[in-house]
Amino acid sequence: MTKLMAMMALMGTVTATAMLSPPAAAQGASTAGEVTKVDQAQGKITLKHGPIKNLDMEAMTMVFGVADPAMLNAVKAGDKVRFEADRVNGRLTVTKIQKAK
Ligand SMILES: [Cu+2]
Repeated sequence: MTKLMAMMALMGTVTATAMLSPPAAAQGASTAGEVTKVDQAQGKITLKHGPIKNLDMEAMTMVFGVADPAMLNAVKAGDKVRFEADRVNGRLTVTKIQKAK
């Protein structure tokens, strides 16, 4: 009896531990890309990008809007970058971008 209860307690602990382990977090994951064009006046940037999980997008070259036109000051065509993109008001928008190291 005591032995059985000890085993059940152990199993309970294992289950609780499994439930507490964090889910595989994809949030905040940045995507690798290369700037092919910067359109400062229009607040747009063209990026050749790898797969973007949160947008369910395959690798391609496409135009994005930017959350803040000032972001475009930091990058130029030919730069390798890491960026985050999201759908903002129905528009695909780069929310973060930085030069890849
Ligand atoms: Cu794309």
